[in-house]
Amino acid sequence: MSEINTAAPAAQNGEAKPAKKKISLSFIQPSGAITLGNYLGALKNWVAIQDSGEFNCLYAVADLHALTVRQDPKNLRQQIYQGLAVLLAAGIDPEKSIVFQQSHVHQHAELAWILNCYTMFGELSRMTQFKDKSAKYADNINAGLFTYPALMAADILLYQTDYVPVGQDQKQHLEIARDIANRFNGIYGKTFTEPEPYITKAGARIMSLAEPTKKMSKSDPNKNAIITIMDTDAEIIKKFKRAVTDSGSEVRMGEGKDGINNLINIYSAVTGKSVEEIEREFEGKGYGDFKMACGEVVADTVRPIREKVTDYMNNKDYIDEVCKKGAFMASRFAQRTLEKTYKKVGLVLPKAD
Ligand code: ATP
Ligand code: LTN
Repeated sequence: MSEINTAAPAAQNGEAKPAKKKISLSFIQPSGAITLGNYLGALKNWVAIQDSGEFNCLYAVADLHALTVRQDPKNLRQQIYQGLAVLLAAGIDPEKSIVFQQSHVHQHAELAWILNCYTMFGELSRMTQFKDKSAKYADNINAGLFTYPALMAADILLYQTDYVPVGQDQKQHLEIARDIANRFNGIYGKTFTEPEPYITKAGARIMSLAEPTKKMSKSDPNKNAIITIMDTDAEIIKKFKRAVTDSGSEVRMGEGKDGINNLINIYSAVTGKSVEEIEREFEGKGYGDFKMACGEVVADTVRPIREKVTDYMNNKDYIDEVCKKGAFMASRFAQRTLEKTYKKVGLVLPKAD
């Protein structure tokens, strides 16, 4: 992918060629305001991977995926801009990473069609996200919701991606993307890199504040269950104060204590402190003090991001510019993989003029 990494150093004076950088790619759906779960499970790691300087990174807003659930067009437009604004505000730098909107690179939908023909009904039926979402949206179990993983596989395989930083809930989708790549490569010879999930322990699965056995999800209609990047300090503190916990009082991880386990996990992911350190810090203190402390550290983390999001939202021309440049760079690479795939399966490419 060195073609699209303008910053890649060239080998000079007979020096050995620098090793080709690995590719890191991940997308987020504009299906609601971005949550603390999205930030701790995904975005924070995207920034760390970018800043390590060791990868060529592509990060995008999966607007086509969001259509698998009915969206109000006006809200969707707003959420797409907000999603992009959050990426930039969280620290994704368009000078270092390729930032774009999925629908701007038409090759995603095109490769998805091909991959649909190499994805089995049985394996799609086993996807827990499909089962969860078809239970949640029983009046709209559409074909897109079912074949969602084939589009996601296309997103990943188009760029010969090595690593996909995601939360724990996306592990199964990564496995099916690998299976599709492996199946295709087995039939036609090496065409796609088999991607690996990159899931960090801290923040991999942030749970709902109202029902701590369920994951925190941006499409949750109960706004007290989720912290969003757009929540004010007062809202964040209030939501933590109300967070569901068990009847105990000791700030200690334990079996069946889902609520307090989740709060300790959040506190740990935000502060970088270990569980043992946190248990020691709050020894002799009750749940009330701990909830307050959680609210404060989260508010401190969210505030600077929220403020930057507001600035970016007042400058949509800049966001448009970033996406235009990002889509241009992404599509050059995507086209190569798409053409390679078309040729492998026997399609005849249009003749050049
Ligand atoms: P939706 O509610 O529309 O399903 P979502 O909140 O699950 O959305 P996605 O856009 O599907 O969010 O996910 C974006 C990224 O955030 C993915 O990498 C996903 O694994 C991660 N993620 C989502 N929710 C959590 C969570 N509760 N904890 C940790 N990571 C999460
Ligand atoms: N399914 C993902 C969003 C997504 C994605 C991707 C993640 C769409 N395409 C490619 C990683 C790589 C989700 O978070 N629900």
